[in-house]
Amino acid sequence: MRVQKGIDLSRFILEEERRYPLASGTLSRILISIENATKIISSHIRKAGLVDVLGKVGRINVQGEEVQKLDELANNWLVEHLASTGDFFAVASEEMEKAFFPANGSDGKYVISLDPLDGSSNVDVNISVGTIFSIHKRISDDDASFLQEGRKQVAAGYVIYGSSTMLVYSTGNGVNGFTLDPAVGSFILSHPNIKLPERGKIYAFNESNYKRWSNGIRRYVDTVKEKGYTLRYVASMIADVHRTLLKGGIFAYPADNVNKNGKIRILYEANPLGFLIEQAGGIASNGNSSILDVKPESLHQRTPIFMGSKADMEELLAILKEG
Ligand code: FBP
Repeated sequence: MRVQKGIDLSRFILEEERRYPLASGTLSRILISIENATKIISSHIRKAGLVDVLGKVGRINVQGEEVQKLDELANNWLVEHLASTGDFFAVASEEMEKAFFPANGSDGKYVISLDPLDGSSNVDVNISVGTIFSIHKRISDDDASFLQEGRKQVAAGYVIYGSSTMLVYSTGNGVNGFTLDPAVGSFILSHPNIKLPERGKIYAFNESNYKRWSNGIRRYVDTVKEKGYTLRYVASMIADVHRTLLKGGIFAYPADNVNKNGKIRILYEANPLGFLIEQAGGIASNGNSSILDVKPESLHQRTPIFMGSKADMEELLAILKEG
């Protein structure tokens, strides 16, 4: 499909749909409902210091984390918008212990996994945060439809609320980025066909965990420091992965002797971002295999994660293999 910069997201989605004569339009409707819900989230984040959306709600979520007001608001806006389409059999979210089955979704063909506001601990200090989504086909009458490999995603993406608001997604035909033009209220194609650089010069690891890492991880970080790589770590996975997609290098959250399975969740963080990285020519791995070939066992399962430029990842995986 010839992609011309400046096209708006809704039109891009409909043109992509035309490539599939048998398409029912459901996936397009879903992507447009995500577009609409994230515009609301974006407008509230942009004026966060002026309206009562900062701070905590005084509740701990299923992750054991303090829930931010914006976590809850973002979750509610997304679930409301998505449920209203009638296209979803079920919705899973970082903010909800169990999956939610919308009353009007019994014939829904898809399930969606969400991280409504990734990096939310950064929202009070005005650092980039974002919404992550992962869509799978429904394969059951229960939440087993969520426990499918990442490679079976029909679409995945994120919206980053940073210096501008951008929506980046893929339906398996490459990765495209759209920037929200607040003047017209539309996402406009600004980054067509994103390709990761073969190699980068940046590593994004929380190095304060260095002493807790395995020898292999330490050796890799020592190696890239020797080679003059720069450390950039925002502690908002979405911001670190967005930069990696555009500039190359590696983002990682390894397992360590405290977080034995790592910190990042498979369903609504590792799988959707890993899907984009692989679609853009990079590699996403749990250290042993492609993250997209891992079959999740539970909704909030955590995993070690390494993703980025092909040459950098091959180097890291070779060092990890040596142990
Ligand atoms: P949530 O904010 O969605 O819970 O995500 C977890 C997260 O904030 C990631 O975005 C980020 O990469 C990581 O945790 C940072 O963890 P740490 O502060 O331990 O480095």
